[in-house]
Amino acid sequence: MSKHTNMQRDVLVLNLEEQLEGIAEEKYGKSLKECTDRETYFVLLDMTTRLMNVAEVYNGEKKVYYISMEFLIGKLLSNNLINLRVYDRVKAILEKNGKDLAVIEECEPEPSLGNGGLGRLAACFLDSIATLGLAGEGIGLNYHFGLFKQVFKDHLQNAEKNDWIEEQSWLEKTDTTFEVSFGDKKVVSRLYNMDVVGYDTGVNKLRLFDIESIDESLVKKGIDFDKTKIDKNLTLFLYPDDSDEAGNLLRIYQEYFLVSNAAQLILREQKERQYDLHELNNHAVIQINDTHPTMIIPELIRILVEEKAFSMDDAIDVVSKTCAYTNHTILAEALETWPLKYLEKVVPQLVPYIKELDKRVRAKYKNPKVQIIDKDKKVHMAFIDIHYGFSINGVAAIHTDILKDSELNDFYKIYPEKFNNKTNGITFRRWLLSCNHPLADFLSQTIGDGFKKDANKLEKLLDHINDEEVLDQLEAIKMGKKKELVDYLKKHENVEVDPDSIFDIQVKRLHEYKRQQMNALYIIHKYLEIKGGKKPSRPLTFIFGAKAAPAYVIAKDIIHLLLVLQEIVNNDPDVNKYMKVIMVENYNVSYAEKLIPACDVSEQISLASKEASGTSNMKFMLNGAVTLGTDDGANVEIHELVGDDNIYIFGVKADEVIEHYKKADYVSKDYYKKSKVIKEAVDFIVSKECLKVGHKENLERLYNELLNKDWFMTLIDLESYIAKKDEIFADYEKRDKWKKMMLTNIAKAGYFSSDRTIAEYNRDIWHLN
Ligand code: GPU
Repeated sequence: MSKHTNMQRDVLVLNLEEQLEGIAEEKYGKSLKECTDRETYFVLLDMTTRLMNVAEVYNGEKKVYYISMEFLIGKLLSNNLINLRVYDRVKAILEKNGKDLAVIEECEPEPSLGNGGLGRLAACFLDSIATLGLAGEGIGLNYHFGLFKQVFKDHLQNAEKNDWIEEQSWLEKTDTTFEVSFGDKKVVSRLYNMDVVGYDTGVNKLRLFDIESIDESLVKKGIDFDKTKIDKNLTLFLYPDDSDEAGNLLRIYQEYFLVSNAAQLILREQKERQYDLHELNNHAVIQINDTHPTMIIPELIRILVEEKAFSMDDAIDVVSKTCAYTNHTILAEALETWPLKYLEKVVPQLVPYIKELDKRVRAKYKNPKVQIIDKDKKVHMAFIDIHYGFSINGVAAIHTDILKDSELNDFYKIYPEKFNNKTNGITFRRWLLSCNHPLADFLSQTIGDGFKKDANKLEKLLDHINDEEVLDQLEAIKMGKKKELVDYLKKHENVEVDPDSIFDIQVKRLHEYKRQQMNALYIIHKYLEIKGGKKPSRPLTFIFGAKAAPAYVIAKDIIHLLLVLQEIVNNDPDVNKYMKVIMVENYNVSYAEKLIPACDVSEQISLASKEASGTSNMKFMLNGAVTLGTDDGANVEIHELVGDDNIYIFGVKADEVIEHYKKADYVSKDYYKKSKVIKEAVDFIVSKECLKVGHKENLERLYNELLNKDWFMTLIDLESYIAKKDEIFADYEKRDKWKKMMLTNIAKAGYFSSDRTIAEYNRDIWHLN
């Protein structure tokens, strides 16, 4: 930090209380004490912004631009205060004025700029980039209603718009506007900035682009709007329903809008700094977050050729040396391929360049599986990234291996040097320091607070594995967090939960491959056991949080089943003393921060090979939950770190699953017929009990899907899942063993700090100083 900013900051921090009083007086003509909670929130927002304004802004010779359609940043107040190192002081000042920071925080709306793991990862990465003192920015879109707000009605998911932008917010409106041309229209963009402050370091920016001509009144009911009015709707929603052509086109408009703005911003900066564009790769590295921003490649090439007098060869060369791609999935349906005719409509100016890139590949390689434009005239976006980027990485060791050995093997054979792994990580500022103050404080007392800057220091906790006092403290902290969650669930979901019950939690987007339906079948199995007189030794609380894509019919049916089970189980006096089911409404980052610290059993039960990494698995582990999971994604690395004794692994392995797909020999009905337990659980979906509460159409559709298709092989693992889950619940009673497992999981979580991940990106891909 420079001396100058350092001094300004010190002055502000020294006079924090006067500052806060001054802002309160200025804004509301009141003392801090007299301010309402909401007013206090805005006073704090002002104060924090002032502090960030005097922090050092990173400006290296080379900068990383992390381009992403999603940044799931969550609420910012607490995290910014923590990273600015003033959280405790602010909390104390508020207390003196009769206020509780935790209550004030509730006034902050959560920006809904992402769907799930990919978007949250981008947010964790921004935190770590700033914390490591690297020059880097995020570039994304400023969706007004973001991802929809989930509301349950009649045991069904309803989608409503999620209004989060307020008059005063963390968004700073800038003077920067660009023109973005599509095939059939032009729009004007406006740049908004958000400060991203590192832990005890300086700030970077998150750049969010919006359209000037946005019209929020286009949204009439739920999340329905006229998808063709691009100049009014472009930044209304994240991932609007893409089940029809208009939705797909809108998605392409959004993607091009993002990359066109990004390209203009990056090139403007190069010009301001008087850099030679032939050396773009020495001053900029563009990390493409999944395929969504892939058009940045042909767009930059187009600009260099058409406006900067580059030859095609030179343009392709420098852009290829500047762009790197991260793959986040092997699910075929999630790998974007756009019909050429859609691109011709939305971005005709890019089509000659995409064809040129395709032509060059065709001239070199005969293999039809590596061609950018396939025989059906579809453009494979990932293939553009692989051929014309310098790095491609997966997000967990097993995921990268699958990319290399099967999914992208044809490319790996051509470019082995481009492939690398970067196992995901999470920022410990949010997922420990902010969401679990008691645990963070206890760790500081026990092992010193070095772990806050070097997460590997958490391993010191292992020195205390036989220290009963430490083990009891961990248990007490968990209980405290469970009680907080019990109060919250009572208030927000209107359910009574026993804090002494085992909290078993599965929170993540709803998808068949993540297999929430398998968890539901276990619940049915337990319900039937209890009805039959077999009681668990301790009550069980099954908690879910998940949104389903509005056009994903089966995912919505699974939500329906969970809500039906919640109704049946929680209202059955024979059963509700022994188990409860809770599907929380509108699961988001803020909810995760309440659920994760309170969790005992972390459900990570995807079909092996399908979850690229998962990141909630890391958050749960860090907060002392024990994983019940398949050998998939980052679970594999958690397993290696904690060892067999501190994790519960079940189910078929990835290579076996891949074999089944290759041979197309999985028949779910065989499993159903062979096993009484499976049959009973599956049949219950269409039983009298369920049909009385739920809808025939949804339940029958789900039942038929499981029986006749089950593409993600729920039934292949159901019996081993039931057995493992019974084992983990039994082990919960061995309190000494369990507490040691908690401790080991916390101690071994250091590897999953996103600081480690970002240091690796920088070491292997970005090379910033
Ligand atoms: N992921 Br592709 C998303 O959240 N959204 C996407 O569109 C795609 C991937 C997730 C993966 O499913 C998850 O396994 C991974 O941990 C996460 O990205 C971050 O890499």
